[in-house]
Amino acid sequence: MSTETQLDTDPCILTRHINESGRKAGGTGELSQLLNSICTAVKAISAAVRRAGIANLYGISGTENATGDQQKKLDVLANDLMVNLLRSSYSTCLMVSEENDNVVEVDLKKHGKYIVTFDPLDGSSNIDCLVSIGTIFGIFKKASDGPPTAADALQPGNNLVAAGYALYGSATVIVIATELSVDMFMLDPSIGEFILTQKDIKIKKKGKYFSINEGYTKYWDPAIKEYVDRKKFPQDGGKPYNARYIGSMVADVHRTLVYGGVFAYPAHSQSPNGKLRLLYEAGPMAYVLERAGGKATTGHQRIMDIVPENIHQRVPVFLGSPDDVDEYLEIVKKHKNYVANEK
Ligand code: AMP
Ligand code: P6P
Repeated sequence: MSTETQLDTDPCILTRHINESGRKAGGTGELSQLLNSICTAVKAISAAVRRAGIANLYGISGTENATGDQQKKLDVLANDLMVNLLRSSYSTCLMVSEENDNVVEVDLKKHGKYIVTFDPLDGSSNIDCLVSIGTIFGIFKKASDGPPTAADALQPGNNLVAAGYALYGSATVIVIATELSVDMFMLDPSIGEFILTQKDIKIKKKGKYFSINEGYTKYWDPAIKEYVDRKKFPQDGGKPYNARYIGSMVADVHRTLVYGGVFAYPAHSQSPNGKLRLLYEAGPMAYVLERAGGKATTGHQRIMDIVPENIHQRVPVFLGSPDDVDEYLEIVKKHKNYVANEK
């Protein structure tokens, strides 16, 4: 086999894939235009992330975001890139960003039919130590008549038209899920294009990894405690699961999608609703996982069924391979019965 790098003279670049999918779906091109704008923003964010150490972009910006997190300089830069490139896509009429207290409005003359929710740079507390970080997005259609308001963004994941994420890791990867498929693209910096590397991704039915922050063990409820114990001390005496936790949702979810297993950020006594936000973290990731044959639950309901009460609502998250998620749900049901019988 030749060892030289083969140069593909007919590469499936992302723009081509998006346009072909749009044609296949019978679209007018507006969603394709929106997806291509998101990809352009991701390329710009990727370039900034990779130059951050040199361009003095590490460190905090001195401001806080909607949920009180210290904003990093890269958080603000990534958010500005997403907002500006989406505004100029003429395909969105409202945005929800982790970095903005309120919804981000779009000038009437630039209105399109979609609402985009996003976390422009998730995991940013890991930036300065070079741990992988990411961008997460979800796309809804505006359902109501009249001018867009925050209420138009309060839609359940079942209404998502598309969702995905970018991972700024050893390579820059973008995963896009639509009604058609879940597809993965890698950025080739030498040509500045995303190249299709995996089509129609499906998650393993059952994995060998569990991903959870065990630092919170003392705060966990009995069901999650029992689940983690079972992974460490399998009841059938078999090999324990491997523990993996990066502390950057996009990296932990991407590994779960690619290798199988589960990622969990459950509710606990210090965070009764968990930490992850429904509209621009849990919901879009739930959509990707379900389109790839996985499951995503709070432990008590499907994440995609939840109608948000506010744009920054937090929900507990337990997602991944279907058989692994089902095992957790069985344990939750057992503990619910315990509690019911104790009353
Ligand atoms: P549009 O007319 O471009 O707003 O698209 C109308 C509908 O067609 C969208 O809401 C999607 O359900 C589907 N669609 C359009 N473009 C694409 C695409 N690139 N990939 C997958 N589905 C698409
Ligand atoms: P903890 C990053 O700050 C983040 O929002 C997610 O990317 C990640 O999954 C989670 O928080 C990690 O939180 O409490 O385990 O440090």
